[in-house]
Amino acid sequence: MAIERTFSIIKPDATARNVTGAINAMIEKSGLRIVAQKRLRMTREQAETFYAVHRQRPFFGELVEFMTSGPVVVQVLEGDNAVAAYRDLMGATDPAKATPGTIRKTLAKSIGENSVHGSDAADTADKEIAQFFSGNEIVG
Ligand code: 3AN
Repeated sequence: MAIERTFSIIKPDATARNVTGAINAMIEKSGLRIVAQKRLRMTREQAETFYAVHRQRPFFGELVEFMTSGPVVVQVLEGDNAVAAYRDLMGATDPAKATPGTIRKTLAKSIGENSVHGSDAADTADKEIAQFFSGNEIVG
């Protein structure tokens, strides 16, 4: 299997409920390694750039409001097929539809406030990682 990197965000609903460590424990238990991590408050510009692909969606304004409403933890995760592996671990976008044992089923509140983000493809991961980390901040 290919060693890959993916980009993760622990979202404001999760940092507000003090479950960063609980999520990190689930990530590490799954076999993924956290090779970069920092806590920050996204600016509106950062959130709009990050979610530019959703600009036309009806929930875009709400999404930007939410992502800038409190601290987030941005991360780079590394492991076998990390992109797909982390999406499996996150579970479905809507926590109500997520598989038991996934992060969203266990911890998320709603489709909007769904605790975590993970890249949807390897090329997206590269772009998302580059928006928040420089090379020497990622140590595998
Ligand atoms: P995922 O995060 O599972 O890849 P996307 O890419 O469809 O899901 O959506 C990106 C983010 O937009 C979601 N994580 C969620 O926060 C938000 N979102 C998606 N659908 C809705 C919706 N119907 N209402 C509010 N927010 C939504």
